[in-house]
Amino acid sequence: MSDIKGNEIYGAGDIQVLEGLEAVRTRPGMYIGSTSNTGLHHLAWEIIDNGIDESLAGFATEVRVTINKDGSMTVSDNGRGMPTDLHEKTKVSAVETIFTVLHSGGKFGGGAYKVSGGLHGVGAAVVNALSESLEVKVYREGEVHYVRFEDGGTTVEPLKVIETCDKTLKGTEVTFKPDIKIFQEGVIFDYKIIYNRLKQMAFLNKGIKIILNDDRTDKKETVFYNEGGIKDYVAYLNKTKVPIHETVVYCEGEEDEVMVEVALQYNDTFQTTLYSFANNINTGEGGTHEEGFRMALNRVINNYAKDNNIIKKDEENLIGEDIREGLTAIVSIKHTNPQYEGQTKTKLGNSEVRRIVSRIFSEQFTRFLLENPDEAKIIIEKAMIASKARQAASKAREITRRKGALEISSLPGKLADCSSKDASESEIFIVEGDSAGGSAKQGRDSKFQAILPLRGKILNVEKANLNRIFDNNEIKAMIAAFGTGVGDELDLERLRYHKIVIMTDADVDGAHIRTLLLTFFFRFFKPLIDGGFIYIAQPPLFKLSQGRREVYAYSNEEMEEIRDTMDGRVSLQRYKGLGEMNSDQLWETTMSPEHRVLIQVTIDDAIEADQVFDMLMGDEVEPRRNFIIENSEFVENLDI
Ligand code: 2B7
Repeated sequence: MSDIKGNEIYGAGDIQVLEGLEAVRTRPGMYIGSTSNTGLHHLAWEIIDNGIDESLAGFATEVRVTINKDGSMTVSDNGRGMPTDLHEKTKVSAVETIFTVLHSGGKFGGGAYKVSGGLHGVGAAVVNALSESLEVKVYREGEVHYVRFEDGGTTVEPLKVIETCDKTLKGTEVTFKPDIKIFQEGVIFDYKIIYNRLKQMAFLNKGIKIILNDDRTDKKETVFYNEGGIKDYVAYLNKTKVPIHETVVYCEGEEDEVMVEVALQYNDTFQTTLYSFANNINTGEGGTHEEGFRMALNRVINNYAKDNNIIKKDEENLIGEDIREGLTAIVSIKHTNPQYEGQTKTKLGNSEVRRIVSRIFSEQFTRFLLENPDEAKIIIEKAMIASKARQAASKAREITRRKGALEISSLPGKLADCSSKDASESEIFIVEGDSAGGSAKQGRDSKFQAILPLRGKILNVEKANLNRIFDNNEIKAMIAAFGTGVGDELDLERLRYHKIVIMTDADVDGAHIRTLLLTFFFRFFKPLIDGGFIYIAQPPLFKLSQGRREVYAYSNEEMEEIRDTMDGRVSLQRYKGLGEMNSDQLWETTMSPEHRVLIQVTIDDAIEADQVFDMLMGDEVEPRRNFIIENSEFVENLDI
């Protein structure tokens, strides 16, 4: 900073730079979002991102991540190795500067893509500030340089050459141990979180090999590598579905330093799976890149359909909703200065990106359709069927609405309602089968418990179109009973029960019915899951009796434990279905608020959830069978 005569003066900006890492320790949340478990993992992402950036710049081919026995993490790449020469301004080595001075990052990296999540190169210093120890080894020109920091970035061993090595060995290795004083939820890295993120990183950055080890356990090494990048990602997401055309469409291009990639493939479901990313960060709220893609997809499909007389000149255009039915697509952009907006700052705001994505995707997708007329035809026919189904469904809904079938005024005949009109204390049990429904009706407390028996298997909403879904009696009964309406019209204020409890048999069929119901709720009543209104009842698996003493067990382990406390002759009854219990037993074990165990259904990660549902609902029989068998012994935490 300088004054009007051009003399150097010190401004607030300069002082902040000199302040160094103290600022990060005082306000960690400003740099890594929070000091929760999420914040802890941010440290890992910052260091890993630097390795990915070195690879994207074309200098490294692999990034290794190891969770060490002592809980620290080691990240290494085979890139150029961080610069080790003296830094002019700070008079210490460049490596030390990178790890001890905020805002120094921009000066390094040679103007290559800075793709990491928004810290603009200060990531390394931030991680150092929040670590109890951090070591760097740089392999360059046959020498191994080493530096060590402790207690949030104090240099305890300045940079020096500690050994020589083969001249071909090059790269950077960072080992850091997060500071327990900073992270209130502890400093234990979660293997699954790291596994999932690295898997996604390898999809989003084609050709980079990412290797994960967890030395705390004897898990084997995992190598993530995708030559096709997001093209492989789309194929992976469609793996549990049936694609309706062979090729995964892939488009890529660059304009004004914005890199754009789009991959897509249609499947035979009715859902849209569209994920977008900016600089490898999932933009859950969408933004300009997604808008550019949607606009272009609509335009290209309609133009092609009209040009080839698949849609007549005077006919209406297909709408976006129809065109996206059964679509699995990834839009990924890389930008030197991404702007994030929205509630959770996961909406891309850069307006120029809309036009750039739209142009690059339009050109290449148009060419794809022209060169692949068979696939073009399949895709457009699917959209036209969707359009017809949508129009038919809206007519059907109109008719049902006029008939009043979806109104509270006409509650389904099978419903045994409760007498309370206070939703906050009311519960509805969705029960599989008429006989169990009968016991539940007798056993319940009719003041606040309603029973809705369902007959047999419910419709797989993943496989049926809206028309059939809204024609299905079981589904109509549930919609009417809940009282909220569905889709855009859903109004939680009108929900008639604050606990909706799925009660099915403790066997494979019961698990299947439960999944069908959860899929239905996920697709049509997601706000009910988000609001914590959906529960799963846990009927007991065993009854142990000895003389007059009767005890119920809800798992194998519990049964064995109880059996050990009973000496002599224990009679063991295994319940296969709810129907095997009389109404008193059903009340006592599964329905009475005093003794029952309800599992609240939550959706932590919509992406994961979709995958589980797809796996369960898709045509692949084997993974579904395995999942159901693994989970039918009554899941302890059904964190779908
Ligand atoms: C923005 C800063 C952090 N940096 C470089 C050069 C190579 C390089 C890095 C890195 C993760 C863990 C091991 C540039 C960039 C600093 O300046 S960071 N490699 N790898 C890394 O952090 N991996 C570099 C120009 C010439 N020579 C080296």
